[in-house]
Amino acid sequence: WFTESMSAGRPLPVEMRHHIQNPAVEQRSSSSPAPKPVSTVSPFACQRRTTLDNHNKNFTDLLEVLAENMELSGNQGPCLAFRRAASVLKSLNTALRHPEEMKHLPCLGEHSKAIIEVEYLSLSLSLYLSSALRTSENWFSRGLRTLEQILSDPTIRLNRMQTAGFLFYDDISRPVSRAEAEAMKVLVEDAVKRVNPSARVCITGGFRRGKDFGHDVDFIIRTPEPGQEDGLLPALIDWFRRQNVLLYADLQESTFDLGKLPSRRFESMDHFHKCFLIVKLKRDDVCEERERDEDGRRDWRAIRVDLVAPPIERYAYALLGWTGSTLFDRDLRRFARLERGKLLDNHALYDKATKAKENSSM
Ligand code: DCT
Ligand code: MG
Repeated sequence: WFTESMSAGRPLPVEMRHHIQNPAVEQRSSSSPAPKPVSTVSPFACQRRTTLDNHNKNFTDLLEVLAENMELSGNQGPCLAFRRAASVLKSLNTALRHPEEMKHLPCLGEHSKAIIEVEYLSLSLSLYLSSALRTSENWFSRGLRTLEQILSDPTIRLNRMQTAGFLFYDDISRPVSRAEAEAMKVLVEDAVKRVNPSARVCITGGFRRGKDFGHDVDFIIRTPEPGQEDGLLPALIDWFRRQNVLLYADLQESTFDLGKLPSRRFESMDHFHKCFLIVKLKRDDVCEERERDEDGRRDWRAIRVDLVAPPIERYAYALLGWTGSTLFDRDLRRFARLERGKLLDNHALYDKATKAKENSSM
């Protein structure tokens, strides 16, 4: 947000971005030879090591809380800046030992640095956090405390997804474990087999990246022949409904245009057939050690499930994009555009100059 706001929303020229974001370049003058780089941390997430072993969790948890609040209050720039800072810290193979070390790291804006310094000094973060959160607690600050109040407020229009989200809020706000994701995969595979026996299911999103918990379970469906993806998701939704496990479904039919070039702007949404579901997962289907549900109210929990069904010729790009993370995708596209002269999105990879489509071999 720092660099983007400085250029009034226009992307900076490559050299200038480097100059700002990469201390190794910052020291270089046109006449002197390139100095030994002081930092090996790339400003592109796709060029950094991606690890589940986070040595800076105390800092990254804080930065991610702030990012989420910025996102909820519609501040995309600051949200991205906090996410970038967290992503850089996650890639380090040691914990930050001193705030001085931040000097050698890219993508840390002044706010992120301040947060890290305060946390480092073990000062109370409550002041920072409360002021950051206050701006985003929109409904809360308007005195709306309960679901009933929110639903009856005529100025608040909830979409169906939000309404369903509220109805199953307790379940949906609880992380999904890997065991639950695996159990959901069995359910989805079984449904897909009935609809098209030649189709295959692959888990994507955070679970494909090796995370142990997620907020949902993402699947991509691979159909071997072009055109087989059409009609697949409505049939799956129908199957789930008949099995009495479907709590909510939002189907988005494909708006994919084969001839369209990837956008220069980062679009997290692609144009493939996809659906956002809330599905019942029977507790007995999950193979994991867990405490018995004390109140024994119901034998299932609601889980958010995303399904995407791209045409086979775009499967590779869709799989790459849906594996995420969102920041990795964003930086991969930025890297492709700025460093390799290519345009990339979830649909294709193009040469920027010739507009020729690159081949994907799957
Ligand atoms: N994605 C995409 N196009 C979309 C939606 C998502 O390319 N229309 C990518 C971004 C990350 C990945 O798919 C999965 O999205 P999420 O479930 O939101 O992210 P996640 O990394 O799986 O996070 P979590 O573990 O919390 O579910
Ligand atoms: Mg996910």
